[in-house]
Amino acid sequence: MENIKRYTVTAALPYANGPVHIGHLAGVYIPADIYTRYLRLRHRDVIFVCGSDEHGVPITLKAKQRGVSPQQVVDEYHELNKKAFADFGISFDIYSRTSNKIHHETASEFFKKLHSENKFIEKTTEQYFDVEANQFLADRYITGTCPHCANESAYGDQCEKCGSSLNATDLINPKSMVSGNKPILKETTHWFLPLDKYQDFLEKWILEEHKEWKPNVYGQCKSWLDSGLQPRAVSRDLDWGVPVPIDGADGKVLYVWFDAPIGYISASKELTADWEKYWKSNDTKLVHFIGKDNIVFHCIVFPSMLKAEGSYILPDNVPSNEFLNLEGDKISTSRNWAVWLHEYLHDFVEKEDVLRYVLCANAPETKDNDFTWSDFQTRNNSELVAIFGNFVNRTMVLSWKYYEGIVQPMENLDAAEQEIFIQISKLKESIENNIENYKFREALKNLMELARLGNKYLADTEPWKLIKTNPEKVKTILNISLQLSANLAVLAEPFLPNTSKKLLQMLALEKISWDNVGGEILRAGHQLNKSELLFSQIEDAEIEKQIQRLADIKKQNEMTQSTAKPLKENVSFDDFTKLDIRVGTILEAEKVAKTKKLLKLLIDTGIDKRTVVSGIAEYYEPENIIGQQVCLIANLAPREIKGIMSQGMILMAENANGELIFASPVKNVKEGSEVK
Ligand code: B3M
Ligand code: ZN
Repeated sequence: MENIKRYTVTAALPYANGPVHIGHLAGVYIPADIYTRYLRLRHRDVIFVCGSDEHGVPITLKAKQRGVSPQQVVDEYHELNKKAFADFGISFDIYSRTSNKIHHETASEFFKKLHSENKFIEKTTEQYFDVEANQFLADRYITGTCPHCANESAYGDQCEKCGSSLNATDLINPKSMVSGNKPILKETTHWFLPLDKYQDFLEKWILEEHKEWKPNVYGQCKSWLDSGLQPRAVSRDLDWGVPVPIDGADGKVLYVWFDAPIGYISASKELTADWEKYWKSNDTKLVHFIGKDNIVFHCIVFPSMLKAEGSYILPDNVPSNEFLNLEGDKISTSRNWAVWLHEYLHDFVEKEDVLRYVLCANAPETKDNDFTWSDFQTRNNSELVAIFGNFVNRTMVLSWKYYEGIVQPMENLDAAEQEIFIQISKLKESIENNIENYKFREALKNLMELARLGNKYLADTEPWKLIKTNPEKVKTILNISLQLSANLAVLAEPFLPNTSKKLLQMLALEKISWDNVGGEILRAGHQLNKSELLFSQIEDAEIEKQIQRLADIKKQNEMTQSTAKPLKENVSFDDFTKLDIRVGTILEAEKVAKTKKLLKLLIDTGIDKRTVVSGIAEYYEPENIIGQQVCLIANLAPREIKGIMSQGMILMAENANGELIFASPVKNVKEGSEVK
């Protein structure tokens, strides 16, 4: 893309059904904010839009759990999250919400245009319906037993235990979460976007023209495209959302993933009357920052919608991060396993930049990563305090001590000193390249290299000693150190905005342009302000408190999980004898490609050798279970899982942490022996 005149930067709209946590910041909002702040410093024309995603089942489920209206839920979390982002300096130009009138209008217009141009197909399908509640059930409103792994609390769209994606009708013993009753199937008509018609366009646009996208993004797109796109419903039977804006569509709303990305456009409209140039002009670069679970919607579905509509530009890039874990465990709202932003600020007052720093330094840019409190402490104490803060502090203190805060002239630079200025320019260029290529960790490293350079310069020249023997030289040394500090202040702005501001204030500088970086920013004779510490040590006790908090949560979770589940209904002896359970031995085991949880096993049953797919890959390495004896339900009807015919199911015991353990005979038994 050449001749870019302006930028539209979007950050995924978080659901307003819960508070935001460090995973959100690390995955989406910090990178997006660094990128945007950088563009602004370079005087590029940019808008940065975000807002609350206030529709969809996540919201209505939360409202139901709490016994309040969906509107109450979104009102509460919209305010909370808006404030949390502002507190952390995420510099949105607008933080809108999808329950706004302007959004309802924009999304409706979008739908109507596609509808009137026959871009949708209408299909009638059978969906689960709760007779007592008199409503169709969204996939997330149905639970039942997973046909693949027998997990009894699988959802209508997905089994969280074995990771299979499901259709609600795949569930065994489906149950409505609204009434608890068994739902019936009932016909309903919906509008579908025929993604298959966009397959060729997407293949060319992504696979050929966007090879530069991050490998995780490109890879996911490729795998969706390789398996062939299908029409996707863009409406739902639900009473919360943007009503389908055509006659005869009572009780139907736009699917949340249809309306939410249009929210970027509505927010831009709300921000500026001039919004069209940010969305419809070929010299605008559109960039979506998202988390990896949103890739398909931003790279495949939304671009197909935009293409169908016809007047919009497509994203130039969709930088997406992987997930951040917390102390080795997946962040989970329902298990309260997270560091919530508003709670962090309560415990670590005025340490917003510390969290920004740690989350960027350790961002899950190419793989899932772990946040630990001890790493947080180390990065604060040994990097921010010991390198960045220490350098600036020594420079300021000495400048006051020797010269009452007045910048002295710089003269007769030696080679090493000239090299410092060359390095500033090089690091600046490297930060630019890294940010423009979405490599924020590297860019932050470059920034810290500059602070290291300053520290080393002071350590090498020792002005506190030299003041006695060569006071003239000390003037130059402190001048250079102050220039380094001023350059640091500007370059740090995208990453550490509060620190940058504080440092500029100490240096008595107005906001300086990025273009001034590299050279002499402070003139001789300039009066500095008093110095303060930029960062402060984090003590062990503060960290222990956080670790203890997490340990308490873990204990609580284990307690709630370890209560045994209630008994199921009785079954007759005859029913029991219908099951043919046999002892078998695992002969071969291998991972099922592109799944995390599934192993393909070859089992000697004494009768035959057969293939069984089992959701145990997270607990057992294939090579360690060869020879393991298992109990197998041998007459379970065969089922296809990920393209493999699975002939039976092995019995596993589940412990309190959800780990699966073989339920096997305690002594070796001949294959084919009956279990009764
Ligand atoms: N609210 C999903 C999420 O929070 C969704 C993003 C919408 S972006 C248009 O993961
Ligand atoms: Zn399952």
